[in-house]
Amino acid sequence: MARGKLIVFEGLDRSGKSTQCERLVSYLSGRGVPVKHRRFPDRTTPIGQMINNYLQGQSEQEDHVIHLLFSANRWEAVASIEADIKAGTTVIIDRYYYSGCVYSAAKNNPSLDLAWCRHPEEGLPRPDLCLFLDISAEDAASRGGWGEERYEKKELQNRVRQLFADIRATDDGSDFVTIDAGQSLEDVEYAIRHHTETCISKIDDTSPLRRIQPW
Ligand code: Z5A
Ligand code: MG
Repeated sequence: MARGKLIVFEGLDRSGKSTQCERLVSYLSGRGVPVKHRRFPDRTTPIGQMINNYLQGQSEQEDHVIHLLFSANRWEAVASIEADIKAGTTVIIDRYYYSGCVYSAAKNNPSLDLAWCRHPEEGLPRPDLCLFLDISAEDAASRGGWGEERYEKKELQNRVRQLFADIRATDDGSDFVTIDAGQSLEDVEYAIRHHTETCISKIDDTSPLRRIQPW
């Protein structure tokens, strides 16, 4: 049996990740592809609830501590993700370790640079494909403005966009396809389907699920 694929959505806030993630999941299910939808942070677990309280400004956390909680929230899902993929289910995730790295590094805390932030993510399952929905902070903000959560500020979003570009310039970038998220919903969806189908067809039964390697 062919293994499932690991496909991740990334991008700035309001880039359309959750909308497109849901559309891709229903498209693939409609074509008979076994598929599971996940998101990070997963706010349903005890660690996820701590993250939720922090994002909503109901609690404070030291910068390194919240960074490690986001990472732990991924690690607690690894066994389940791996079991699904082994059983032939494709897992589609709304945000992954790239968000983990860039939002923490965007805080400009000198002891929390991109390389430090990436260390706890080493060994996680490596995506077969990262669909990066690219949009400027200005265009994203015009989609109803930022909400009330902690990172929803234009200066931070600009730094996040630059840090995503820095990650794409490393070996991790070979997993990315960049899609212009400023297009219509339908055009973005069409590009996503195209890249997903290419990814699914190019991974054969013998390609193992990789792990995130040290830089
Ligand atoms: N974070 C972190 O720090 N560390 C980590 O490890 C992880 C995350 C995993 C919460 O994430 C915060 O956690 C986030 C990063 C940080 N911080 N910030 N800021 P979240 O994923 O829970 O955030 P969210 O609440 O789901 O929002 P979002 O992801 O920012 O939005 P989105 O999913 O990209 O967009 P959307 O909800 O699909 O669409 C937004 C609106 O735009 C909506 O009205 C759509 O109808 C509209 N839209 C979408 N596409 C289009 C197009 N093409 N044209 C016009 N309008 C569109
Ligand atoms: Mg979302």
